[in-house]
Amino acid sequence: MNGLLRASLGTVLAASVAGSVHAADPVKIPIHNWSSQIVGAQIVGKILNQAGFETEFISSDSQVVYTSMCEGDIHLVHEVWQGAFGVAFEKVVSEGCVIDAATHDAKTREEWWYPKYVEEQCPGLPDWEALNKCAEMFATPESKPKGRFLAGPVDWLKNDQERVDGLKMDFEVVNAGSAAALWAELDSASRRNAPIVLFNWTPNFIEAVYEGAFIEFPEYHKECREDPSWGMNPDLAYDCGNPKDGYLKIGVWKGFPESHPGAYEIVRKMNFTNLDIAVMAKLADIDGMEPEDAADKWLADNEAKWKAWMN
Ligand code: TMO
Repeated sequence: MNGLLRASLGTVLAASVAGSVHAADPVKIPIHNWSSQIVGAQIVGKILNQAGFETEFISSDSQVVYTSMCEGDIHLVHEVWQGAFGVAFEKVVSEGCVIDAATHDAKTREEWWYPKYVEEQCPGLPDWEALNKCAEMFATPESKPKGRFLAGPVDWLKNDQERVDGLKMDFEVVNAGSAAALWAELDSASRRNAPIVLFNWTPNFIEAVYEGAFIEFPEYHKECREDPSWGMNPDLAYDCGNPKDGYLKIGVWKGFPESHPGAYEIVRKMNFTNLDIAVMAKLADIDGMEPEDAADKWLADNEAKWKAWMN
């Protein structure tokens, strides 16, 4: 064995010994396309950095990420919203390749939503049948004579069309290209007092800026999504709304507790409240901060909270 080879073998051995203390592989964290998640990913990353772990951020489709996590290409998803991702998440958990690692205190809702002034234009809101009677009022040139429901980017929720079909609504689902496009349309409609119904969620920064309400659909039941015979339409599933008290969870790859035991212990203790998530969104969307700066601000303001997760 020549000296050079021996030296490099030594380096590899040193690295793997160190790896048993602080895993050599970076913790792989996805970046999605809404603000609280983007800021929160930096927060999670910075906490793990403080504990000695390297991190790598990977832009990921928020549905496909569950397959990636199942395969170990992503290590953790720290904002699993029940409404949008519950079906994809619970599938990989039941397959055994993803661990349901923690449930945040935050309660979530993701649903069709309108700004308050629309109640004067369409009597009976927030009831979904009242909305449907006013469908034409929400028409755009592309949806006419049906109303337009402005949905989020396609990777958030795949079920708006199923909802419209299941409840036989006179609406056309039009997906926005980004969260920014949703807020731009809301802003423009609000300035003109124009009818609009769009996808929104809570906790979010929107509630600090606009008054509004979620549409009340038939109440969510798990069976509604799985069993066509359940609900008012005997032939189709999804004839109900999204959960009103939805969970926000953290999922990790099944190999993560072994590959990064110290990081796993920290991640299991992480726990964001509604206010935490809303503040993360606000720092980005109202204060205009860059994700890393927003993360530094949240960490500085919440030191006792996250330091307790590291013990
Ligand atoms: C997943 N989201 C919070 C955008 O609904």
